[in-house]
Amino acid sequence: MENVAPSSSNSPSKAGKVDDINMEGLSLHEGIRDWPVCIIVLGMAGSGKTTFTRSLIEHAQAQFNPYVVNLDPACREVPYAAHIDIRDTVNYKEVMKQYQLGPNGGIVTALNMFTTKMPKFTELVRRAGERGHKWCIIDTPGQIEVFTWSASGNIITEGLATMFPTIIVYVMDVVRSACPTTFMSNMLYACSILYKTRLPFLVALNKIDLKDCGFIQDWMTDFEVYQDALEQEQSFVNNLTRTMSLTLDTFYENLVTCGVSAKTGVGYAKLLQHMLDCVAEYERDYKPVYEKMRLQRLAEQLAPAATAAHIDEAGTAVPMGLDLSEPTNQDDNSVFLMAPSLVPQQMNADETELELDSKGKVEEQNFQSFVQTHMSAQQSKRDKQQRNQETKS
Ligand SMILES: Nc1nc2c(ncn2[C@@H]2O[C@H](COP(=O)(O)OP(=O)(O)OP(=O)(O)O)[C@@H](O)[C@H]2O)c(=O)[nH]1
Ligand SMILES: [Mg+2]
Repeated sequence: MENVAPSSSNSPSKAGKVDDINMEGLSLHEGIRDWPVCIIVLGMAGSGKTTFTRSLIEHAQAQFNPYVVNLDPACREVPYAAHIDIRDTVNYKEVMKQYQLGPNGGIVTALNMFTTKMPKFTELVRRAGERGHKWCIIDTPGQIEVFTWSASGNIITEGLATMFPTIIVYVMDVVRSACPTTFMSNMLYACSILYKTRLPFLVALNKIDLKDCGFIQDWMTDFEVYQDALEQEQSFVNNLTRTMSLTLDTFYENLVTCGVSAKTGVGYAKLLQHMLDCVAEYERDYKPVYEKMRLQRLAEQLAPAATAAHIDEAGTAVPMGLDLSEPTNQDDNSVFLMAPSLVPQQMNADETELELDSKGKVEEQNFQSFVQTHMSAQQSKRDKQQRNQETKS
């Protein structure tokens, strides 16, 4: 295809790497583009993200001609032809060796290094859109927290969402979630990602060829059914789980789920429909927010001197590059292991106080409105139950 090279993987291109791309027209001056729609595939280790990605490519090929990105630096091989493969840009084993890191540290650092190429990455995605790729599917590392809680995961997600319509598909293993407490952990993860990423969110209940996903949908819609399942399980975390499930009630109400089998392809027609709904949701509800963020970024870009002063406070620039053994050029080959949003702002004491005060107020208001919504949801549930009982008697 084009600018990205194959590695040990079966990438379709022979031409180069993310690093080889010449920057052309990608700029924050333009508004959010219509294409490609970026689909970030997340999920716990072994939930089936990579198999899901392969199957999604097959089902979307004719209509959306997906552009495919593998962001898992530690996988041995991927069962699809990736247009961009992080393994072509960063050698994860070499990173571990050079920085004396364990596997997880190696993955985080590899992702950080890839993130330093973010402008080139987004430029490739933009060009893919111009060539008729309507979707860009992004497979992520096995250790979900590496992507969801690292600065680089944040930068990639926000970076994409400020330039292209972006949605999250959370892959959940139905078989492993048959245990109510595991289900709850999975849901807490999903919930935290939903609130953290602020993007349209779809849960793909995967592996339905092995187990029907109806029980999960029942647990999410009927609190008592979940409580009954929990009763069967002898576990000391039951009380906590029970309380958590009450809290997650509001989250379930707006959560879209769809049963699929990444292995057999069952459920994908419905899944594609849900994904299109998510794209419409991005356009309607999220785009204005990201548009605002884009303008903010643009303003920051136009004030380079001020930013440089802030970067000084963020720590030391770590020299990084493609070939770790080569001496690197500090100017274009360095990365700060801190998200731009975390770089401390220089403010005088009054401004800081004001800022904290208004932040505190917003958080308090958010919390109050969360409690209100939760309480009214609970109340309407109780009313409904009472009405049902009255009808029965
Ligand atoms: N039966 C069945 N097995 C599946 C399905 N999806 C994935 N698997 C199997 O689940 C295992 C893990 O699948 P992967 O696609 O590697 O999962 P992953 O989330 O990418 O794994 P990591 O990247 O290591 O976190 C493999 O053995 C797959 O064959 C499915 O729908 N049905
Ligand atoms: Mg995988």
